[in-house]
Amino acid sequence: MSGNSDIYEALVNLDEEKVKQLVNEHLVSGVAAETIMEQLQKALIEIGNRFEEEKYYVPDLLYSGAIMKEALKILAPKMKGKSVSAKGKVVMGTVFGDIHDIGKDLVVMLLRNSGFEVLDLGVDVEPQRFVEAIKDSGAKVLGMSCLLTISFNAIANTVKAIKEAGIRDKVSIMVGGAPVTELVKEKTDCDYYGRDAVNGLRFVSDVYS
Ligand code: B12
Repeated sequence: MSGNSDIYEALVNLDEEKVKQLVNEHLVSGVAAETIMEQLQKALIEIGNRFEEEKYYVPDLLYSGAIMKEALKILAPKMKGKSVSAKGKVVMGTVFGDIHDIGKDLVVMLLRNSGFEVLDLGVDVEPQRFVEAIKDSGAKVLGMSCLLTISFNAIANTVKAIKEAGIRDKVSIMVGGAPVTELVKEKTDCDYYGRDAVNGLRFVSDVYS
């Protein structure tokens, strides 16, 4: 096993101690936090595939999420955002019906590390809560995370609630998450689809530049 694909193997095998040990070792030997993240994300995709194939079950998914969060705690301080020209407020949350938060946390972490103030509403966020947070905070950007195809309508419902509240022109809306695509962005009338956290940071930086 070469490079840092051993981290991939360790996470796919749900070996928590090994993942933490390898993350620390790779950081010490100079591997970029972002490179380590890539391996961890690939491992989670493989875990998702095994879940679909019924080789892994919900407790395995849960445990993989917990291991990922431990790894993120180690990686977070090392992931500094680059080329940020201005600071501002962002409201973030995972859409209604969806409790996945690892990707959202990653976006939040990168934005905060880059100097943005992030109001993190957590998971399973109802449309009206997004609306109130945007109004109260005056944030110019809303970021929604969505990992379940059945929650796509929650993205659309949130944008609808924002329109009904009369604040659609005051907020730029970005959306992301593994099953989200440009098409989903268009159908739900969001402004931006962010493939990853770095893309999210780029969009927020542009809005506030
Ligand atoms: C870990 C996991 C869980 C954990 C979540 C733990 C946690 N605290 O988040 C638990 C066990 C709770 C879970 C539960 C379920 N899960 Co799940 N889970 C996963 C898994 C394996 C990894 C997700 C993950 O964290 N990836 C790593 C992060 C970093 O990636 P990410 O979220 O995509 O984020 C990146 C980008 O997308 C982007 N991004 C994300 N959000 C945003 C937002 C913005 C604004 C921007 C710019 C960018 C951005 O940035 C990140 C990278 O930089 C995926 C597999 C997969 N292929 O995604 C399945 C997966 C998402 N789960 C799935 C399912 C079905 C479920 C359950 C319904 C299972 C069940 N029967 O109970 C429940 C749903 C519960 C609910 N109501 O939400 C399916 C969804 C299928 C679908 N088409 O909808 C998947 C795809 C697995 C599969 N292949 O079947 N799950």
